[in-house]
Amino acid sequence: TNLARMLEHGRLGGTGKMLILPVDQGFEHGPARSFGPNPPAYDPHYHFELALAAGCNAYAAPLGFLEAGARDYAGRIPLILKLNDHDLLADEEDPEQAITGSVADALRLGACAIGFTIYPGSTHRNAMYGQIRAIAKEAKSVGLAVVIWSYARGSALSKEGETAIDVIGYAAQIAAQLGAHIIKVKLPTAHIEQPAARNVYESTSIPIGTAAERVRHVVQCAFNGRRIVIFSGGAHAEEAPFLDEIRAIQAGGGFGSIVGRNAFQRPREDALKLLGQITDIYAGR
Ligand code: FBP
Repeated sequence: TNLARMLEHGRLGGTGKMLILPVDQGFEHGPARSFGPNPPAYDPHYHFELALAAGCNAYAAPLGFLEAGARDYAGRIPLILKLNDHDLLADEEDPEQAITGSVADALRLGACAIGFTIYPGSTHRNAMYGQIRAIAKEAKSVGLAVVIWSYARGSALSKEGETAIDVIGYAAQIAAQLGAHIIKVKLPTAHIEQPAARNVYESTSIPIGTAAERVRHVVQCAFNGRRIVIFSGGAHAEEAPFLDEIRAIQAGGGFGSIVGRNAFQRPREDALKLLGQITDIYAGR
């Protein structure tokens, strides 16, 4: 029911596609870097308003941001409580996330889902898999959907290699096997040889010539479309190439996008225009 609430909400309601606004970047990247480009975004209420005005399916954030808007926005938009977070204040090759909320918090805030990041590729990955196993079991037992941010990174992968098609496909498969209803990955790029990582790529079996073909392969890796795969927006980009990426996701059978910085780092009216164009593409309008 909670998954359906998200799929039925907003401008994409009933299309089977999703657009989610995620705002955990204040924690993940730092407040000035995240909100400095558009200072009204320092205010947690700004993001509830933006997600509502844009007709997003859901708004995802850590505990503090959701609590700061709980009284004013209760029941107005499906919420995803991000249950773990990572900061950039330490320089580490193999990142891990801290648990920063609970299933009880998600219920208290009326959320539809819990969100959790895993870093396949980090030496800490097995601990994260164990954590999400326990948290997903508890979330499902009380009817909450499970959203996994599956970001391959760590000392075995190069920066460019984090988005290589074989790595993203593998990350999507791991999230699906961990029981995610919704899987969030980065948009895949071409295969990159990575001497430090084990070779998991069979070049003869994957058509990966275009962005849309790569998206199709990632969806295939997430149980052939039986799990919802959405793609992250990434760093602030020009409108035209960004919309080309959205068209590639649509053409490749992706289920939608989770767009943070490309939304809240733009002035509100520009963000609403861009988010409107995204929903038009996914709705086939
Ligand atoms: P963006 O659209 O801003 O990329 O947000 C998506 C997201 O997954 C956020 O939830 C998260 O903070 C960020 O990307 C992490 O990006 P990275 O770890 O690559 O810096």
